[in-house]
Amino acid sequence: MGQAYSGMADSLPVKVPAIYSRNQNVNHNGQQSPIAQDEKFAYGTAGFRNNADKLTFIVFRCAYLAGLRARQQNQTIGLMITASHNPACDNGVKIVDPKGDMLAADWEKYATELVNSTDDQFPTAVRALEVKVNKTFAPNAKVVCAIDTRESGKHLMNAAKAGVAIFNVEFENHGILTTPQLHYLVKCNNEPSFGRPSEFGYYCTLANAFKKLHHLTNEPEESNYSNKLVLDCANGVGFPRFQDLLQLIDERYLNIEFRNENGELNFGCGADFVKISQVLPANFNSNDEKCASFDGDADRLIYFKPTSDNKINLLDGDKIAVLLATYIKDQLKNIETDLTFGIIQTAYANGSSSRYIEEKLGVIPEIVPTGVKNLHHAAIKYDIGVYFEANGHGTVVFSEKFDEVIRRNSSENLSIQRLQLISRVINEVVGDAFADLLAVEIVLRHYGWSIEDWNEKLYKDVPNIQIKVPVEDRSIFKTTWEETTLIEPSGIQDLINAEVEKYSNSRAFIRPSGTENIVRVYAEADTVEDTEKLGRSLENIVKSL
Ligand code: 16G
Ligand code: ZN
Repeated sequence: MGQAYSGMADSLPVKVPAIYSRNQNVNHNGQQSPIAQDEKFAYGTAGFRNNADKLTFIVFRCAYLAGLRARQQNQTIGLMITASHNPACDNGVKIVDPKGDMLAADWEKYATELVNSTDDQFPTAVRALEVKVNKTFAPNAKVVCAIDTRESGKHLMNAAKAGVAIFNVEFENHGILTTPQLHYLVKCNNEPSFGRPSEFGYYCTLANAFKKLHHLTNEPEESNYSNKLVLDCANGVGFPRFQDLLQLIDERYLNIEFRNENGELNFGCGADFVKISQVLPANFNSNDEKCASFDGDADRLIYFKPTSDNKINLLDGDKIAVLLATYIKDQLKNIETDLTFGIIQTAYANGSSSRYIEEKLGVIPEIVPTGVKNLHHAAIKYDIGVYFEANGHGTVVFSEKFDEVIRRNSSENLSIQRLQLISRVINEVVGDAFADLLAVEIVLRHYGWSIEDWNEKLYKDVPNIQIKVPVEDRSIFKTTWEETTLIEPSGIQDLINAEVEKYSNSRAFIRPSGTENIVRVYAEADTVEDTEKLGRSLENIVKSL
């Protein structure tokens, strides 16, 4: 155990090594990359994200804050260094709270304030926070940190270590992990009953539940299911870590062919690329059967089936949500319970999926703003809460009542046993591409479905398009809560409405990105041509501003 800080806050000098100051901000190539004292940053939906050169001082300061949060909670806090699906030259940092969830909102504010202080203000800002937290004895305080495969990762890990050291909080370097693995480690450190707090413990939990459920799954006699999957790893952490997991799940269960293993991260491949461009990723061709993509830090998963014209049929987060929800609902039919069941989506959910959920599954989907945190919060109100963003980030969460009624039930009822196991295969802490992949494969096998069956038997996506429009200042765009109507700049929503009215069964909206300096256009219509036209007309509206 490292030594937890136990002195008086204001008796310690706050010393910042020069390389981690705004003034020097030395990057991973050892070059100074000074940051203007007044340049502002914001803790957004995914923490701080930027060109890696700007991140040294940000990670240092965030790490200090993570240490302080760990002391305040007297628990383990996580620090994940990744820029997910963004280009290799970027990086990012976000703080993971004790239950493995996203940082509390008031602490996001502290993070923004601390990062935005000048070098001169920083020690005082630190002291002010120390006094606010006023915790001098925290023997369980610890920060666990991991990086993705980016070149800048190791350097930023050192910055993190130095930041946590300001007040001598214990620090653990977990090297290269997926984002969901780090969330899992945080949760297990604080709740040992949840699982062993190690990378190996994570693999065992997933693999054991998957293999047990595999044995309790009766594949129909006439089955189109195949356990072969071609996997696009986005040239990221998904490749080495999923290989580790497969050490425990042999080819009788899953037969994975890896692609995009260690080239340029997220370049022409990965879940975000495939979802947005709706074309084959690099190194795939029309002969490939069932395919899937991770994103750069493996918290998103999408499936796709190449078509003969080198395009794809996409099975995104909505299709995964409906597949898992269908399975869980089918199991619940065989059990007498009053467990509540909810499905959470965002405005990006394909209109067909929301209609299907309402009409066929008998559940009215709840629509919340973009960002995992919003979906997660809405989902935990239910005993079983399925949440997925269309981009492939999602999971299922289970309540204490579910624990009591299902997980701690020793019945021989097959449906109860399956629910027990599927709830262990799924990583309920956070959306996890590995866990979601295992869950999807089990369910496809259960129904005896090929990827085409899955694509066709539930619902058919309406054509849709997403366009990124670069803007000078995205903060001028303000939307309503559920993000489908633009409030500012005023008058623009009327122009959008006029365009939408031109096409039948159409829907479109624009919203500022929370992670990049762009505005996102989303459009749906009856035909591909109309969708494209509608999307481009909204793009032009934004460009003309
Ligand atoms: C981040 C969010 C994701 C969201 C995306 C939106 C987390 C872990 N990830 O990747 O949920 O869909 O940002 O990006 O919160 P945007 O605001 O640029 O559209
Ligand atoms: Zn990601």
